[in-house]
Amino acid sequence: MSAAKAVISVHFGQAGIQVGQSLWELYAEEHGLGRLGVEKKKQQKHELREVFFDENCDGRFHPRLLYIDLEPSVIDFVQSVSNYNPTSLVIGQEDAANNYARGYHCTPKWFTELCDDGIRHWMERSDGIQGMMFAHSLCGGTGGGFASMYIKRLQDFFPNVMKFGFQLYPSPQISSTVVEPFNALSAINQLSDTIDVAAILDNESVIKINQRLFPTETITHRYMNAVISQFIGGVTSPLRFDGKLNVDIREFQTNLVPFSRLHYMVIGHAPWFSACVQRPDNTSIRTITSDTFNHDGWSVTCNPEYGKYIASSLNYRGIIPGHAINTALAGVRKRFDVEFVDWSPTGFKIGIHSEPPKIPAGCKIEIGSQSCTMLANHTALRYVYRRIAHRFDSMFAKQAFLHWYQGCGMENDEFIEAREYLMQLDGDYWDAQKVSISDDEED
Ligand SMILES: Nc1nc2c(ncn2[C@@H]2O[C@H](COP(=O)(O)OP(=O)(O)OP(=O)(O)O)[C@@H](O)[C@H]2O)c(=O)[nH]1
Ligand SMILES: [Mg+2]
Repeated sequence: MSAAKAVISVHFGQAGIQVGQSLWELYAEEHGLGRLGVEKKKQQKHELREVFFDENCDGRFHPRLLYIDLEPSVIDFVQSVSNYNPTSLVIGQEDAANNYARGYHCTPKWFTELCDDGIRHWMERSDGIQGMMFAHSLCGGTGGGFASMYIKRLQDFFPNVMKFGFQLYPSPQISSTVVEPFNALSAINQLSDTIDVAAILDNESVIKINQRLFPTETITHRYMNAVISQFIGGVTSPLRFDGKLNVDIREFQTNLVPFSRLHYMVIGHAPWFSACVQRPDNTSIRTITSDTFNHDGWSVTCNPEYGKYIASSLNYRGIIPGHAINTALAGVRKRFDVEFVDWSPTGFKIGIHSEPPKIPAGCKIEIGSQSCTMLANHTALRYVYRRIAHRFDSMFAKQAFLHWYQGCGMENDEFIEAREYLMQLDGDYWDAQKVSISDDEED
C-alpha cells in the first residue's frame, strides 16, 4: 500500500528509542490501533492515519519508523514487548560509549548502509514524503555523534525533504555523564545546517513536570518519556488529524523560522494532570491557554522573562469554539512575560482539531478533553546555549576528557568551530530581540 504525505520517524540511541516506545504507544492509542498494528477502531473521516502508519497487505498498520542504535540491548528489549516490523530495526554491536566522536567518525560502513536500507524501504512504500522526524538525545555517542553524521547524509540524499528534530539537550543541574556538553555542542553545530526545525527538550524540565504530577513517586525514564510523548504528540497532532485551521509540516517552518539559523523551538503544553494531585476546578480554554505560556510546563529549562517571542504556533485539540481561543489569547497578550519582538508583533499561529488528546493504557498521566500545545521561537533560548557553552568552556580550558575525542579522530578545531557557532547564535538572538531602542543596555 502506498501512503500519501508520509512522515518517516527515525529514533537514534537509547533515549530516542525509549521515547519512541512511549510515543508510538500514544500514536497507536490515538489512531485506534492495538498490538501489532491491528485495527481496534475504524479510521475516522478526519483522521490521517496514513501519515505516520503504513498499511500492509495483511490489513495491519505498521509504524513508519526506524529505531537505530549502535548496540543491541535497548532495541532487543523494546522488540521483546512490541514486536515491530524487523525492517524498522537497525542494530549494531557496540555502543559509542557516550563519545560523540566515536559515533560520528568510527561507525562501520555496514551499519550506515543498513540505515540506508531502512530509509529506502519506507521511501519505496510511500507515494510522497512530506518530512522526516528525528528523536534523539544529543548527549550520547549514538544520538549525538552517529545521528549528526547520518542526518547530514540524509540531507545530501534528500535535500528537499523537510527535517524536523526532537532533540534532548543537557540539563542545567543534572547529567548522566560529564562529557554531555562536549557531545551536545558538537551535535548542535553539525545539525545546524541540516535540521529545518528543532524542538528542544531537557530532562530536568521533564522531571520537574513529573515531580509535580507524581510527588511521591520515583521518576523513571518511563515517567519522563510519557511526558515527552505528550509534548511530541501535541506537536504532531495537526499532521495526524484534519481540522479547522490546520497546520502542515512546512507551515511550522514558514511561520516559526524567520532566519534559518534561529530554528530552535521550545514546546509548551497544558493541561498536565495526574491521579496523584487534585485536578484544578477551572480547566477552561482561558486557563489552558494561559498555562501553555507558563514556563514550568515547558520542554526545556528557559525563562521567558529574559527574552521575547519571535513567533509561536498553538495547536488546540478538542471541541473548542474559535472565539474562546481569541478571548483567551487577548488575555495572554496582556501578560508581562509574553512579549513579542517588535518587528513581528502579531505572533500567534492557531490550529484546531476536534480529536481530543488520549493516553495509552498503563500511562499514569491524566488528560482532559481539550489541550493546547505550543511551539515557540523565543529569544530566551540563548540562555540554553550559553549554559551549554559555559559548561563546555570550563572543561575545554583544562583540556579535560579531550583525549577520548582525539583518539577517535576528532580535532580540537571541530570543538572550536562548534563553540563559535553557539556564539553566533547568541548574537543572532540578541539581534532579533534588540530592535526596540530601549533595549540597548542589555548585557
Ligand atoms: N528522557 C529520557 N532520557 C534518556 C533516556 N535514556 C537515556 N536518556 C538520557 O540520554 C542521555 C544519554 O544518551 P543515550 O541516548 O543514552 O545515549 P546513546 O544515544 O544511546 O549513545 P551511546 O550509548 O553513547 O552510544 C543522558 O542524558 C540520559 O539521561 C530515556 O529513556 N528518556
Ligand atoms: Mg546507548
